[in-house]
Amino acid sequence: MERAHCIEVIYPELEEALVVTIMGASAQELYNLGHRENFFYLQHAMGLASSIGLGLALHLPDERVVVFDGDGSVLMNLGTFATLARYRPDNLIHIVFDNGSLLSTGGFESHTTSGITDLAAMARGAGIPHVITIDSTLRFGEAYVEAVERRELSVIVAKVDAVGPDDYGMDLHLSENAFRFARHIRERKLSRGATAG
Ligand SMILES: Cc1ncc(C[n+]2csc(CCOP(=O)(O)OP(=O)(O)O)c2C)c(N)n1
Repeated sequence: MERAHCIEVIYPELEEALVVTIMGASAQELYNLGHRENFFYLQHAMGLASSIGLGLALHLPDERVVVFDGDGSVLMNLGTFATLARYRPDNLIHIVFDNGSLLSTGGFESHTTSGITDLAAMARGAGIPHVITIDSTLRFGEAYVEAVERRELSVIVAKVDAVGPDDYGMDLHLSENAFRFARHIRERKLSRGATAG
């Protein structure tokens, strides 16, 4: 199963969400499908996409927040599962694309490669209410829809091949992306308020 195909399957659904990705291959594969103002690609700060996602989810309870993470990134911030479980936002879906590799920086093996470390078990042990491991694209799409419908904090561990995009290059600097993302959130809030009023 390839991550790019998984992202493609749920891409239409992502219009409804705020999406935060890690840097590198995940960001590029989402960007290649077509950037939207509700996508934020967290460059540099490895491990912290889920922390940003948590802050957004707690602060914006009317939004669905989706995080694209990687095994290497999660392993750099393992406390994130416990923190997510403690605050338990029901509007957060944390997707970990587990390719057993630090793919974006040369493809070094991570601790999940030979089955030593089970990230789903760690998420469960941390207290995440809904955790599922997926290894087919079809099941990935189903698992995403199920997580949306459950309306509870979910971690989806997607076992994907260690392959990424052919080329890297995004015409969107981190600062510009951050300003536009924040503006987009404000506009969504305003339009919701207008609708409610
Ligand atoms: C603190 C820190 N250390 C190292 C890096 C360099 N780096 C960028 S992406 C990456 C690999 C990320 O691996 P993973 O989360 O598994 O995602 P993948 O690249 O496999 O999609 C590394 C080591 C960084 N940006 N920040």
